[in-house]
Amino acid sequence: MIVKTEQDMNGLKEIGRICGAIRDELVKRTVPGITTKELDDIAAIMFEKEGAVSAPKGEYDFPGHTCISVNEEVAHGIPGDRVIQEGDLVNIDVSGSKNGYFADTGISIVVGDGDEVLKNLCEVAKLAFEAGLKKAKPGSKITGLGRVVYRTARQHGFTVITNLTGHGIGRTIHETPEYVYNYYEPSDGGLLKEGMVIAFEPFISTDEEEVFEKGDGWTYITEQSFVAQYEQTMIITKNGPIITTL
Ligand code: M3C
Ligand code: CO
Ligand code: CO
Repeated sequence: MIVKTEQDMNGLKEIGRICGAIRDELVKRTVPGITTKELDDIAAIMFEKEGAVSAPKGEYDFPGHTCISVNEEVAHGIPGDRVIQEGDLVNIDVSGSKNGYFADTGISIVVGDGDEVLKNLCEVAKLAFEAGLKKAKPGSKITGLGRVVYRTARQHGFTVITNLTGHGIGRTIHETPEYVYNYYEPSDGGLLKEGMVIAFEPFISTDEEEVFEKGDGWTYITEQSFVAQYEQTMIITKNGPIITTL
């Protein structure tokens, strides 16, 4: 969507705050011994208390309130009886709506005392996001964000997932612009506009560049790579992007 009114701005900020708070709470509670379903239950209670609705559930009938992906899982992991272990790479992706406005945010973390490569992978996902953030100006090419995501990944000895992308957001979870690539895509001539709302989400990979669906209808996995994501929802303005999900 394109933000036009004060009401748009406030509605986006409100659901952004809620999704950001749920993400942070789930990160805090991601400790060895907890199951991904127990984490998702915390999110369900928080959504309810805030008068907000989970986007995966509300828009796609996803079997969970949040997407929680562990180790070989990259995205759209279904919360269940999987028990979190020390050293696990965990992605928590929280998206939701309130009063017709949407937000989407995600982060990958390593539980407790984990592998240095995995910790670095998570840091590089955030660095790639920050590099893209600097390119997020009205009039700039949308794929300019992807260019610096890819560059950041390669500089650190990693690569990107090419078939998972960011997206427009606002009045629903996935809307136009359909793709915010994580590499330079020459066929994408789209430009960022004043007031445009996007979810920008670098996926940084140790090796493989494509994910595939596991067979449960939802979960994206790789053959044998590890992948970290970092996602925030932002409003493009001439004074710099406003991140709604901080
Ligand atoms: N928030 C998710 C979508 C959840 S709906 C099942 C997203 O937009 O960040 C991702 N898209 C692709 C992978 S993760
Ligand atoms: Co997301
Ligand atoms: Co998203």
